Amino acid sequence: VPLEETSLPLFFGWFLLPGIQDKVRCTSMDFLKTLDTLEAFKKHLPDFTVEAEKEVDLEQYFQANGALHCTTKFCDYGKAEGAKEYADKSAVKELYGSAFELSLSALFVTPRTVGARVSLSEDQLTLWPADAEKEAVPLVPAAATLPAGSRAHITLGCAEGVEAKQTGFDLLEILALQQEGQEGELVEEMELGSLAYYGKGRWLLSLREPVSAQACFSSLYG
Ligand code: 2AM
Repeated sequence: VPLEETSLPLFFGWFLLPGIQDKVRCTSMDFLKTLDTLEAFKKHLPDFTVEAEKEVDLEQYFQANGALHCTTKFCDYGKAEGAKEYADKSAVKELYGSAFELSLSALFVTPRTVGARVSLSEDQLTLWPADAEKEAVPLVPAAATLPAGSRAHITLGCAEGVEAKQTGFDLLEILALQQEGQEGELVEEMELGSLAYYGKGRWLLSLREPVSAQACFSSLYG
């Protein structure tokens, strides 16, 4: 493999600092622990899993994977479309290694993934690739009309056999429904915020207090 191809990382993104990773993991665990005990969740269980189960232990159902981060650009060591252009962006070069405060505004759960929505600031959007939402259009057509940054998320866990990149598609699906005017069925006011159901096993918890997460903009070679 020529050096030129290996000099690009697997992906660029914001990597949460260790202390806040623990806090986010705990918040996510608490949420999952509560969600699967709710009557509303049990009622919609057939939408959540096709298996004829009566109960699901969500903490077991999702597998955590690696250090918590919010991917900006998946480069696949240069093989991904637009990887080189992204790495060459002046904002990427200037801000590489800098600290940021990410705002985690919601948690979401689907039969495939659990994640946190990241609401990007204007500054942070300078690091967001222009085609991030468009890339999702084959799977989520309405993503074409969602604002830049809509896909920004932190993957907190994936069901068996599901790839992490699915988390962003799951988030876009929920945001597309909201954009169409579907508020979701308000299920419960929880301590963390309000929980709404969007059908097909999709749950969104809008956090009362967004979680502010310190993160470093960097890359992973993996
Ligand atoms: P994620 O951002 O949803 O967690 C390494 O695989 C990282 O790159 C993961 O964090 C993963 O998903 C992200 N990733 C993998 N393939 C991707 C793709 N095609 N587009 C965007 N992100 C991808």
